[in-house]
Amino acid sequence: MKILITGAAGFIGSAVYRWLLANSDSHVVIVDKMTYAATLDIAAASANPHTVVELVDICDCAEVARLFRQHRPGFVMHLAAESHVDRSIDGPQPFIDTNIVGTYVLLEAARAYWLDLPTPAREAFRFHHISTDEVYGSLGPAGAFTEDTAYAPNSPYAASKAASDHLARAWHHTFGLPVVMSNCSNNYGPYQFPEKLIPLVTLNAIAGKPLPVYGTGSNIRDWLYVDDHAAALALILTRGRVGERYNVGGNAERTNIAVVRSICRILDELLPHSPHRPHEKLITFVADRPGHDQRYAIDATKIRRELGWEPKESFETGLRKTVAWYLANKAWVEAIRSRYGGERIGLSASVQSP
Ligand code: NAD
Ligand code: TDX
Repeated sequence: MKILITGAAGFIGSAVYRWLLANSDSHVVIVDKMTYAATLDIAAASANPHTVVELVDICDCAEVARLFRQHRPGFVMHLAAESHVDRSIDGPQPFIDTNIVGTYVLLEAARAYWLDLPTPAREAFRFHHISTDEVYGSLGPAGAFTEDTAYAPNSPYAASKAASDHLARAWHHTFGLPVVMSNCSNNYGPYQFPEKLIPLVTLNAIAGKPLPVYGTGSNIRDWLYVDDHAAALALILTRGRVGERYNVGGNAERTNIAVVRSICRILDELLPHSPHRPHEKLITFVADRPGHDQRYAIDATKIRRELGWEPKESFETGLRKTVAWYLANKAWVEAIRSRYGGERIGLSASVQSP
């Protein structure tokens, strides 16, 4: 099958790409504009006979239409996005552009292409819109997000993803485009850009730098190893019911401070001669994120029941693998850290004109 994947040079998209190459005979069209967050080795991907790389901005209507005409995909997996909450606080504009306008452009191009397909191909076509649990807002101490939870996005990032979800839903409801959707909890694993909590803390701890914990560290996230997400996405794409959404989560709720302490303990063990041991002494409580959501938790009953999906990694095994990966991949880390050194983002009070 031929799958057009937007955002395939990013953290989750590249994991999906690797998963498809390893577990299927798919041909993949990588569509990515290579923002700061893109970390896939494009030269290596271009050399793969199962892969075509298109360095295209999904907001570019003419180029996106050309992609469909030229490559004639059977499936679309839409992961391209601006994905960092803190950056959306400092500068919401690219979130509005890519997450909302870009999704609209892609949906319209997909619709035009799909309408012209011959019947069997039109019936088999799927547009998979990939989203986040942050669209549901923040939970109190009990309960979990289900597919019926009302939307209540709190950050500019979450609001832009909520808007894109509504567009994907409407393009199915109004135009009949065969859309499937998924909303996932926090991912972690290899190749994650070190603006997100787990890689940021891991790399700072290795370098003996402070480990910034926002507020009291009591906020809770529900963590999922990225390869488990990739496997879930492949299932939803091929076996999910059209017009349905699936929540994906690892049933691994942890407070941020517990996550940071776990990383410190793993590093104490893997780096017995580090001058920074015990790494916990690097923990530094810093000003809280504005509008910081207290707790996310996913009820993944639907995808387990309908599609038989189960995560393979526990948080403990996945975190150990992840920390070991960052230790073993120094060249990748150095290249990425030269682009972003880990300074605090998301406290900017300045207003940017649209
Ligand atoms: P990422 O920031 O690592 O990667 C995003 C990719 O999209 C990058 O390669 C970037 O170059 C590309 N991109 C951005 N703007 C583009 C544009 N205008 N045109 C073409 N390409 C563009 O993000 P991620 O963490 O891999 O997240 C992927 C998707 O999954 C996003 O839609 C995100 O909202 C969603 N998601 C992420 C998480 C998580 O924990 N990271 C959890 C749930 C859902
Ligand atoms: O330095 C930090 N210190 C800290 O305490 C950073 C970067 C984060 N945090 C906290 C904020 C959150 O409570 O850790 C938690 C996780 O933060 P992020 O890694 O920035 O992720 P989050 O804001 O939860 O959003 C993520 O999960 C849902 C992804 O970035 C989104 O793309 C996804 O949709």
